[in-house]
Amino acid sequence: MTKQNQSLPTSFLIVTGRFIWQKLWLLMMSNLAPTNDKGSYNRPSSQFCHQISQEKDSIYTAEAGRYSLYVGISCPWAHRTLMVRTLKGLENVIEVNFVIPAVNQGGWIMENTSENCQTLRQLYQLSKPNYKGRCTVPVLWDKKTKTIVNNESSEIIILLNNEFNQFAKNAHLNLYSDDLKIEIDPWNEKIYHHINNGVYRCGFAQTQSAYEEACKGLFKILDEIEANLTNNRYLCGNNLTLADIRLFTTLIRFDIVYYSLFKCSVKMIKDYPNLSRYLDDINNLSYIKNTYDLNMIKKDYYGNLFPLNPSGIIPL
Ligand SMILES: N[C@@H](CCC(=O)N[C@@H](CS)C(=O)NCC(=O)O)C(=O)O
Repeated sequence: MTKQNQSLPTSFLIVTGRFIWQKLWLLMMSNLAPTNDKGSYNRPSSQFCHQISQEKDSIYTAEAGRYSLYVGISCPWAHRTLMVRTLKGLENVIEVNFVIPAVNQGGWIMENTSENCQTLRQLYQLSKPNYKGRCTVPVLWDKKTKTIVNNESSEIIILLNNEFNQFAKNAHLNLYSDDLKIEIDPWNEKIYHHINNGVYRCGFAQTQSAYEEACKGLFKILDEIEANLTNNRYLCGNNLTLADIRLFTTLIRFDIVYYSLFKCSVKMIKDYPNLSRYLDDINNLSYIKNTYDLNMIKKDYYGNLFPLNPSGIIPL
C-alpha cells in the first residue's frame, strides 16, 4: 500500500509548501549566489592578488617548498591549478592541502589540520585577521610569512607557469607564451563568461530569463568551439595553452553534473564529436587523470548544493 496523507487537502499542501519553499529558496540562493536585479548570478571578485617573482628582494620570491595550494577536489577553479602544477612537474615544489565541504556550515574545512587551522576561514583570518569575505579555493599560501599570496585561479596558473621554471621538471612547457597571448586572452574571456562561469549562471539563475540568457550563450560558444576544433587539435592550434586548461575543468564536469544539476541540458559534451575528441586528448596527457575524481565531483555537487538538490540524492 502507498503512504498517503489523509488529513490535509492537496491544494493546501501545494500552495503552502510552494510559498514557504520559494521564500526559503530565494533566501538560501542569495546567500549562496548573489545576483543582480535581473536574477543573474554575479560571482564575487577575488581579494588576494599578490604576485610571486624570481627577484630575490621581492616579498614573495619563487622558492621550492615555500608555497602550498589549498584545493577542494570538486572545484573546477582549483582544478586548474592542480593541472598546471602537474603539467609543469611542480609536484615536489608546491605542496597541496585538501579541503572538504562542511555540509551544514556551508564552507570548507581542512582534511588535515594545517597551520593550526581546522577551517579555510581560519586560514584566511590568519592571513588577514578581520577578513569577512568569502573563503574560496584555490588559495596559494606562503608558509614563510603565513599569508595568502593569491586566491584567484586565473592568476595562480600564470604564476605557476611563469615563475617556478628553475625548479620545474617540465620547464620547457610554456602554457602562456608571448606569441600566443593574442589568441589565448580572447578565448579566456569568452570561455570564462559563457562557459566556466556560464554553467554557474545557468545553475544559480533565479529567474527564467536569466537562466535562458546564460544557457543560450553557453551553447552558442560550445558550438563555436566545436567548429574551431574541426581543424585544430587545441584552441590555439597544436599548442596546449592555459585557455585549454580553463576549458577542460568545466568540460570534464559537464555531462555528469552541469547537464542535469545546473540545467545545461541542450546537449551533452558527448554529443559534440570534436569536443569529445579534445576532452579525451587532454585527459590522456600524463597524470591528468590524477588531478580530479569524478565520483567525488558528483558527490560534492549533488550532496552539498542543497537549494539545487534538496533531497541530496546522488544520481547513478
Ligand atoms: N574566482 C575564483 C572563484 C573560486 C570559487 O568560486 N571557488 C568555490 C569552489 S568551486 C568556493 O570556494 N566557494 C566557496 C564560497 O564561495 O564560499 C577563482 O577562480 O579562483
